[in-house]
Amino acid sequence: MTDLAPQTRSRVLSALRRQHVETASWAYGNSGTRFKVFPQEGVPRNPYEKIADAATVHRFTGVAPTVALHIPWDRVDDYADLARSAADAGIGLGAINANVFQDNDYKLGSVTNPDPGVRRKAIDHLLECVDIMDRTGSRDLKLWFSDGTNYPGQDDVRTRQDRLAEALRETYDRLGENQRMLLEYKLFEPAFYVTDVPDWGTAYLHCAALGQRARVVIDTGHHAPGTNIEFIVAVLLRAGKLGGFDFNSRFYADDDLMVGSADPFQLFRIMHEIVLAGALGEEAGIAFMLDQCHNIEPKIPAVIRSVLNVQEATAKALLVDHDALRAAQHAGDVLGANAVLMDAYNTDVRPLLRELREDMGIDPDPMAAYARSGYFERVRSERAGGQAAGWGA
Ligand code: RM4
Ligand code: MN
Repeated sequence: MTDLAPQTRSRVLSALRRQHVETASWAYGNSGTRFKVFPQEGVPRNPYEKIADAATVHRFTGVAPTVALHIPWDRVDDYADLARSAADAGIGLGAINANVFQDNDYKLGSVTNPDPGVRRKAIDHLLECVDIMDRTGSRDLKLWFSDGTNYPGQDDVRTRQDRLAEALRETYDRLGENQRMLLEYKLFEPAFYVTDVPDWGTAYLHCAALGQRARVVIDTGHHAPGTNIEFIVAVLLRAGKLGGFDFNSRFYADDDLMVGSADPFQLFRIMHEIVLAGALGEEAGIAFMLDQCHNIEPKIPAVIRSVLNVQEATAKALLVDHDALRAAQHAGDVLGANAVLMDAYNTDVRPLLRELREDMGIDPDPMAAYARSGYFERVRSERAGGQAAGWGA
């Protein structure tokens, strides 16, 4: 990387130094596919231990300073105390993820359920999540609804949209001035015929109706194969409605594999749209979160690898020569414009990232440093016995 112009080098390094990737508490617990979750040793038994793992990821990567929580999986008696323990460990608490998809009551939907009593219960949970945000100091409430129907005629599509809009409105009105609502979409599963929030268009319509502080979140695993996700990124950025990402990789459906493992080029194209729009910094309000499960691979190294994958894609995106790109585009130089992008993508940014980490005072090789640290051996013995955290616990 010696051939980088000094200004480029310092611009890229300073953007990377400020990068913020949020990890997910549930990635540290036992989770996996619908068919089998393979338990692992050393897995956290409570939210405090998940926070310790997230802080470890931050210690070795330097760019993962917050962890998202999932309620009820991370329910505790004293959220202010949880926030203090996170701060003591060197990280903060991030988005609060609501969960209205695991109770028996939600068989026919949560906020779109035909039964007003079930709808009330679901909305009360969303409001409870905002109460928790007040105590954790979290900015974002992240909502994903498993609501939908399996059979044509099962319920009225428009009425379900009305119920959804009402629930979102009540929740949105409860948000504090500095709090936001991030609405996620997913094309199918668990509902197979109608999904109430299946795509970014539906999520956008609801967010637009709600107001400034409602934005769409893109889970990269929630699209049909071949979907041009970076196009969605560009469109939502233009509308000021992109709230963030749930990063992960997919080969087939919502696989929740490590981000950047299935298609690193797609991740680069996404980050290119972000950089082009000047939306990498905190002030743009885009939350870069991971939403993954590590069923067969060791969890903490998998999260570290994922953070590094986001960082590598970002570094490459920061290397795109925007002037050259624009010049080629304006000249109608199809191959030239494409070459500008590919030059950046094909750059080996690993030496630059090692340099960045040395500057930040951390080990240039986070994977090796973690393996050497003895953290896993320590938690494996400390956490023997007790109930390991999982999807339902
Ligand atoms: C959903 C969705 C949510 C995540 C849960 C665990 O599919 O992606 O973001 O919180 O899974
Ligand atoms: Mn998600």
